[in-house]
This record gives sequence, C-alpha cells and structure tokens, in this order.
Amino acid sequence: MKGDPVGSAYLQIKSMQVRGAGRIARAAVSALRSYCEEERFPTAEDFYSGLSSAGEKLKSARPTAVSLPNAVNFVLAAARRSEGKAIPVKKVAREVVAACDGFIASSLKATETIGDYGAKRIRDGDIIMTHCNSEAVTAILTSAHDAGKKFAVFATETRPRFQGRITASALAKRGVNVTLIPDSAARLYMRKVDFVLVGADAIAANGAIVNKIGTSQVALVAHETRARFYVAAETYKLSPTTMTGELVEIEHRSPYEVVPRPWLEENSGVKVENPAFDVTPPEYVDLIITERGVFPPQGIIFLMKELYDLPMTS
Ligand code: RI2
Repeated sequence: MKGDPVGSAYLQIKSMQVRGAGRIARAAVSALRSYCEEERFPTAEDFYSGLSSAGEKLKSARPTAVSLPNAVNFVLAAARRSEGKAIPVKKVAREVVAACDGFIASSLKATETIGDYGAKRIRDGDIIMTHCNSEAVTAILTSAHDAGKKFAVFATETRPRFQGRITASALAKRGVNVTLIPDSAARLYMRKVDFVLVGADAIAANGAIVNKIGTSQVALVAHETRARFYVAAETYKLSPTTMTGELVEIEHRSPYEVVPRPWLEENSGVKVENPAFDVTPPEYVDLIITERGVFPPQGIIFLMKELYDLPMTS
C-alpha cells in the first residue's frame, strides 16, 4: 500500500483543511480513486469490502453535508454493478476509477452551469448579501462580473471560522465590489440589499436549506425587509433520505473554535456550544439554483424523486 489516501482525506475533511460541500465530496471521491489505483487486491471480496469500509470512513468525517455520502454512494454503486460477476478485479477497479473521474468532472461542470444560470438573476445596481463561503455562490458572482454586470456584495464574516473572509478575498481578487461585515451587522445592512445568495450543505425534501450556522438568521432578516433569498446548490446536495422522514444531522464542533482553550480553562463554569449549521425553512426561500434549472423550494421534491429514482407518492 502506497500512503493512505483515505486516511489522509478523512483527516483533511474532518479538520476542515478541505471544506465546502462540493470540495469535500470531490476530495472523498479522489481518495477512493487513489485507493482503487494504489491498493493491491488479492480477491474481489477484498476489493469490495475494502472500498466499502473506505467509503464509510470518509462519510463519517463530517455528518451534515449530504454531498459527502451522496458522492461516496455514487462510487460504491459503480463498484456494486460488477459485484458477483466474473469480472477481473483490476477491471472493476478501473471502472470505479472512471466513475470517480466522471463524478469530479460533472461536479465542476455543475458549479460552472450554476454560475451561468445564477448570473442571469443579477441586474446592474443590485446589492447582494452572502454568508459563509460557497463555490456555487462565487461561480454566480464571478460569472455576472465577467459578463460586465455592476453590483455590490456584502459578505458576512461567518464566525467562528470566518469563511466570509475567504469569500471577500476571492471576490476582491476578481474585481468584484465586496464589503466584509460582522455577522451581527446583517440586519443593519439588509435594508440596502436586493437579494441574499447562499450555498447549501443539504437540501431537504420539503425545500428546507441546511447551511452554515447563521444562514437562517440572515433569511429571517431578509424576510422582514422583503429582500429575496436565493440558494445555489448542485443536485448532489439534495438529501434523498429526507424523503422518507430522516432528519439532517447537525454537526457540533469543538468549543475551541469559539473561544481559546486558556479562556475556557479560566472560565470552566461556562458551557460553549458550537453548532456548524442551521436549517432555513422553505417559507424563507425564494429560489434554489441548480445545474438542472431554477426551482422554488416546493418544487425540489420533484427533482429529488427524478434524480434518486423513487416512485412518486402522494
Ligand atoms: P459549496 C460550507 O460548509 C458552507 O456552509 C457553504 O455554504 C457550503 O459548505 C456549500 O459550499 P463548511 O464546509 O459546495 O464551510 O457551495 O462547513 O462550496
């Protein structure tokens, strides 16, 4: 075995060295690809069980972004198609590598397509607020900017990990007019805002959006001031298990992302909570922009049923 691509991807995803729902999906798939290329499998049984436990390990790195299990399941399904057939294990491994390449390419293409679809929603003079850092959102804003549209962006800092700085820095480097604001200033600036644009880690069957903590507060304020609320997400962020009533698990991270360890040691009577995501109800969402088109939150169930091949129920 050369290195440990799965173990190292697991650690990078868990520690958020690799972050963002799309990026973690591609990192997991890329690790499974390396596993297929690097591992030596004496028997087909070894291949299937090894790949399956590698996939389960990667899925466990972060619990909320459904892009991660969806991506891993895509790869495992590609392997399962050959299970039980008399196909040489090397050939199956090659097919799985091709499936991994297909996933990565279509993920990147999906983000680009969302960029094009979303850019059509931006008009000259628009003021847009975003929260956290999303590749899908950045794709829309840079596509609109590259098309010559003139607009301004307010990016919230996004405590406790300040992903808003990543957004602001990336947009400024591309020449987009961007202003970084504290999360607590969202209501003050919302009066000027035409629409909010955020990414998603998971989208439930009822059109609820699971995204970075604070998103639902921004949505509430947008609702109050009648600013529209748009979500940009590739379809592998749709959560199929929510169709059968499963809830999306919300990740809780270390208290030391919120306060320094010495502070907490000095103030040991203080409890610290650090939920990484929250849920924005569909009533606060106007549109979900995917690579398959633009949907109202109530329409997402039909797309989900089509993509996940489940029978239509009432
Ligand atoms: P893209 C991020 O989660 C944010 O919540 C962001 O909105 C979402 O993933 C989608 O990201 P985190 O990994 O796939 O920072 O659009 O916890 O880049």
